[in-house]
Amino acid sequence: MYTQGLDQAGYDTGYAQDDAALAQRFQARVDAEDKIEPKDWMPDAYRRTLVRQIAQHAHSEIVGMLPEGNWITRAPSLRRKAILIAKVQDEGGHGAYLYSAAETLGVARETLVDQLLSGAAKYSSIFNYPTLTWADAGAIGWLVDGAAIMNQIPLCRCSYGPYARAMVRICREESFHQRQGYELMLALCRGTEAQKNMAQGALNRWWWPAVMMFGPSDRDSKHTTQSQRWKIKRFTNDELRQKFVDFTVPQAEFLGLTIPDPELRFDADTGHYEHGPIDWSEFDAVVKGNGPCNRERLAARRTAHEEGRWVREAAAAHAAKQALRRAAEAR
Ligand code: FAQ
Repeated sequence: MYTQGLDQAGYDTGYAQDDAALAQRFQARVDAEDKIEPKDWMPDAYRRTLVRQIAQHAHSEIVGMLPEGNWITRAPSLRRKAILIAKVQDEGGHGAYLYSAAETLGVARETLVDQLLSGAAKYSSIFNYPTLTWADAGAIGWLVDGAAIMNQIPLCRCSYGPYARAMVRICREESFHQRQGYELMLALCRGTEAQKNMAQGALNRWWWPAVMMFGPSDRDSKHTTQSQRWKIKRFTNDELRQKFVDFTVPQAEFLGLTIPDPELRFDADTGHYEHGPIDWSEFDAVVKGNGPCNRERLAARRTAHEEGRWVREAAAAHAAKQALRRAAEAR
């Protein structure tokens, strides 16, 4: 729907068509915290960066439905099942908003979906890990949504208007997701010895992948400097990772669980928790498609896409019929 507005040249014609002057004016608007809107002039690289990031984010939400979706049929009570269904549905909705936000930049949703299904597009490394026990549903809410919120709250102030506005609602829902995950972990930790062990097992499996979710270290991040200049990113990957660790360690202590990092320690001078080394070779392998579930995740998305083909065709046929009818009535 948003692309309907992009049939013009795609930029504001109120000033001289000189690239340097346009770029300068664009940066001044960004620096002044103005929101950039779809029809405003923007540098090509800014547009490309946003399409890349928003599309990867959308794909992550869609693929992110799979690990927890695996537990909907096996949730231990009706209440837990209702919560989990709502959460997974929310994630589908987030994907839909984000594809719409990407479309405002002039790229078709079908193109983005094709890139995901062909394996050409990236999505978050975290969703390539398996959900082996019910506690993994809790760990995902607590840690993965917890990390997602840490990264996404600053995106509500992103310089690109449609992305920033989509993030406001998404963050509200992510906050509910995080709380239900923590509450699930709390119930397990206050339960039997076996339930508490299950919670500890899930924390052991999900801790490091959640820490890696923030992306490569600042030293290796290729996009951060430019994205910060454009106020797409407000914090670096390592800054957000540190906030997440500082926030989450006391929560683990409250649960009575142990973070699987023997080098983790609180530094009273800095007021931060210092964590041990991150295994970046594991991150690289997962991002390159060789994580524990990469192939399974893409296969599931391809099957879902094929099985939904008849719905897309029926909706398109219905829309065409309605358009013909409206045209006939207008004559
Ligand atoms: N996995 O230079 P940087 C969620 C790539 S949503 C895979 O630092 P940038 C909700 C990066 O794309 C989770 N690839 O890049 C939920 C780039 O590749 P490229 C997703 C990664 O963009 C919860 C290259 O490495 N959230 O969880 C990862 O400045 C529960 C170099 O990296 C978002 O997408 C990774 N973890 O910073 C759903 C938030 N990290 O394109 C279901 C929006 C980096 O050059 C259940 N995105 N890469 O080939 C962002 O904030 C940023 O894009 C970062 C990466 C911070 C992810």
